[in-house]
Amino acid sequence: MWGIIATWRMALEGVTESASALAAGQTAASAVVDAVAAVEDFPLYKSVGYGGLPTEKGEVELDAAFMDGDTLAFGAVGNLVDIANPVRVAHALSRQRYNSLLVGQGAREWALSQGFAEKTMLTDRAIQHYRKRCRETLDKGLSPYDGHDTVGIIGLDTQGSMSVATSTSGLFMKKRGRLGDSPIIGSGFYCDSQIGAATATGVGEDLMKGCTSYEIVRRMGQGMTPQQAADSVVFELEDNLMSRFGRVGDLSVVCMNHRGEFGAATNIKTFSFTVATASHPLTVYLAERRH
Ligand code: SD4
Repeated sequence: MWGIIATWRMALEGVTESASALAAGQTAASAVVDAVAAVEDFPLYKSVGYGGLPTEKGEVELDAAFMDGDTLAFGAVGNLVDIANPVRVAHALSRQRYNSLLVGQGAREWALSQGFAEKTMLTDRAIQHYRKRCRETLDKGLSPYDGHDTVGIIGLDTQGSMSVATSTSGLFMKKRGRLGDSPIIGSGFYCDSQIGAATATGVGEDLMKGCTSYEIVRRMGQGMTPQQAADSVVFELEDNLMSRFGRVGDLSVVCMNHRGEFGAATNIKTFSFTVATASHPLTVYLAERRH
């Protein structure tokens, strides 16, 4: 069996390539890192990698992570500025015994020391979007945090190994130095080849309150199907936060178990995700709120 599942339609091109590679025997680790890097490189996706949307100060600070489900090793970067592929830096960090999560200037220095390429990640299109949102926010009182998506991709290879990777520019107009769930193990991603993996997208501040990805994997480990685990975690977290605060941010997840069975859940109207397995053709689905 092999399989791959990703948050959002934007992952389709990368997932298409990586699905063929997995079918041909490529490792899950390479498959997810390459598929996420393809999204990072595409300039028109405005919430990931090159072309990502800036902080309130107008700088692009990127977060990314990688986790190997065989060893539970992970690597992650936060607030990384002007390095071409944050997910590849995260993958390289996962091979270190210590310093698994590096942020800001330290992350950048380490990436440069390892030979990762510098690249200006702020595009003209992102600057225009930023200026427009600054005007709209003043004129119409819009939330500065509208408009954000994270790519999270899970892979299962023919050897039975699983990996997960994430990448995002985080919330548009976030404060400098803000980290969301995407580089945080257990919240934005988790992977255990003996059970399965999960990854999340939405408002990191709320996803972190539920240690969302770890909790989904834990429930799959206790016997839930991926769909049961995804639904129960998303809607229990939503109910919990609603009852305490009367509000909750966007929460969307995808997950897959070690048999290649998958699930997805969302508390927004529709959430697209992309999936392919040895027994399921490449498909982009629109998950609907089911609560
Ligand atoms: C964050 N979870 O930085 C990310 C953003 C995201 O859909 O996924 N938005 O909080």
